[in-house]
Amino acid sequence: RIHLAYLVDRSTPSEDELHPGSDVVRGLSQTPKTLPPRYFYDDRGSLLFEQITELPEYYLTRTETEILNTCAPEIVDITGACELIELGSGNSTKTRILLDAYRSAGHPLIYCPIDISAGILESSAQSLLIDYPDLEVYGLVGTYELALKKLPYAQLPTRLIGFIGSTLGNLSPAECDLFLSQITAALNPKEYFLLGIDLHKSSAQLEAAYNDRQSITAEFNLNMLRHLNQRFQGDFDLAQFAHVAIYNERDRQIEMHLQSLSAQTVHLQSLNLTVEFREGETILSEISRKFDLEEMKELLSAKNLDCVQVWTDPNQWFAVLLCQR
Ligand code: AVI
Repeated sequence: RIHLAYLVDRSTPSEDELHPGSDVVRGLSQTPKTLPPRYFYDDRGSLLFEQITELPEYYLTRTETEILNTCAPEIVDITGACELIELGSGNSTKTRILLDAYRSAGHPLIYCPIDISAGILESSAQSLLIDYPDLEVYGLVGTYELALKKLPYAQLPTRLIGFIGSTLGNLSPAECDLFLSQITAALNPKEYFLLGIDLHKSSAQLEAAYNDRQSITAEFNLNMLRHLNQRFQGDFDLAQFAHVAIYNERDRQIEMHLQSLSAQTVHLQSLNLTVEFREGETILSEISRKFDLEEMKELLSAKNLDCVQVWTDPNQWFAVLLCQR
């Protein structure tokens, strides 16, 4: 019962399909230098991210899981029988909390994970089927943007699009705005959107979460350079770069950088690219925005997504919002 649909927009191939690595060339040619966070997630990077979610300092995943454990039955009460569409299927621990709650209420289970990787979709669906033998899985392989345009019609009375894990925080304000418009466009009136967001808090706590004592986050950040070396025949010397993560209080975002420890020249052969670094120069590899709950509710309602219910943890570190179009 795993149905996979591959979404390829043949009429307008993406910039990446036409010119692989053009985003790397663009990011490394500008000042200050940047790299797109999607290059974190090769196989090793995905494993390192799983390890991050279990770190003592990285409260995000643990806190969101606790919130979902308490609010899942309420979500089910509000939505009733519904198709669960999940953006980014990753590790399914949090998905299982929702599936359990729908199952306990005796609702049929239809799950539509969306991911760019068919391998990840297939393996996470296989493992879910072991515990949920009645589950119907309709996986969509493609970008969120494409998948949101091609969501199958609901076979159940309503649909719930889930975007948990505070991945929204990794989008710039402009990207976030566009993404929320795409969510609204994908939903029919009265359908639901479930969003998990990390809330702003002290710099000390945030900086600890992105500078863990075991240096797994540093490994995760540096792994991006290893990935680029493999993918584009590069010669980044990982020993010549350091992980830096600081909280920018004004913009309420963690900024993760790779800092060059010396003046050096790096080549990415298959991109025909030579990059000069000054000693101390940085590449911005990720932002992780931390939200204000009231501002987020306003932004959502400006997108016609009305907050039906919000749940947070006792410390107000993280929030889960259920919205309705
Ligand atoms: C995936 N995303 C929500 C993580 C975050 O916290 O912004 C990625 C991450 N970067 C460093 N640690 C975790």
